[in-house]
Amino acid sequence: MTSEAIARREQVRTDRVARYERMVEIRALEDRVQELFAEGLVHGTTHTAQGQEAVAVGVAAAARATDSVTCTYRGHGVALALGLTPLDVIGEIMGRTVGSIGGVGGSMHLCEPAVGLLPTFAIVGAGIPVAAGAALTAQVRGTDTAAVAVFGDGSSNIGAFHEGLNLAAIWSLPVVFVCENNQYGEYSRINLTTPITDLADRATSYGMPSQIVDGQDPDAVHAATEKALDHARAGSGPTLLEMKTYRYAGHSRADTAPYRPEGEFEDWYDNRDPINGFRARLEAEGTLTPEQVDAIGHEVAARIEAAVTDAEASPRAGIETMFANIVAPATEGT
Ligand SMILES: Cc1ncc(C[n+]2csc(CCOP(=O)(O)OP(=O)(O)O)c2C)c(N)n1
Ligand SMILES: [Mg+2]
Repeated sequence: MTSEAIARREQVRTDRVARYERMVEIRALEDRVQELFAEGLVHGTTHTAQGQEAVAVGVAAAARATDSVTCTYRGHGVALALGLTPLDVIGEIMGRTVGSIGGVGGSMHLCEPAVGLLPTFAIVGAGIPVAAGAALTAQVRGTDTAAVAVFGDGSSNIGAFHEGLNLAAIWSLPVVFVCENNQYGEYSRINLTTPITDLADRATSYGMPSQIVDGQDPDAVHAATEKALDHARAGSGPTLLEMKTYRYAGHSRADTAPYRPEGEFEDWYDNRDPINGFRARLEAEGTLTPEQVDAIGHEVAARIEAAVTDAEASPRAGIETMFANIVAPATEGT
């Protein structure tokens, strides 16, 4: 629901405990989506992003609701971080009319213009030129809005990445390129597909600043994204941010990622989990108590279950929706 999404959007922008809670919510929703898929309640495919919660929440904390954000088919977390409700997301994933675009898009096509989420994209790299286009709109109109493109490491080998960064640089567009370097493309470890270690280095070719960021730390992601957005709004052009992160899930659906080196997942999960790390920091600061942590865990679990129940009670998108939202240009003589 739009008003709820706007309120949730603001919570993440202003409150670090809300950021912690949203990260817990993202993890719980992704885990539940994997179960729903296994139960046959999700058609098509799904790509989950457990382990990458800090990037989603840090970016959402920095961007304004009036900014435009594009992301990928692995976008449930970014959508929730930007304010979409669990029902908006689960409903869409289950193809129900209660979903964010009425159930016609599914897992890979979430959208909510009220909080700045442009459609998420199934095509690798496709959101990059679209974000540059949104930034061009802001520049032409003279508004102080900016755009953010969130995409994966594999996307940085796609033509749209290079064209998008080049265009944004030469026109000094107000856009931030956020690369989620989770070490894997589709079933392939990065060392098999990409000849450099730090993707931030690619910014040099386009004469734009870049920064390598700890993508497991929402405060670091927030600070880096905010700095890049300030730079963009000041008319100084784009920035490439490389978020070093790790995705716990395989590429999609039932991929258990047997191709990962032994111990790699365990190392990230045990030692660098973004939710555990942020919880420990907030507790050490005295911002969060263990009792609050428990309460958040219970509330989030109940919220996700309620969303599943409500989605299941909602009608499926019907065949009559096929031509909704399709706009035909008027032709001469009609
Ligand atoms: C243009 C294009 N080529 C290939 C695919 C198939 N494909 C889907 S995801 C993916 C890997 C992308 O990896 P990355 O950008 O690192 O994102 P991640 O899945 O790790 O989030 C590929 C090759 C696609 N969707 N679009
Ligand atoms: Mg990747």
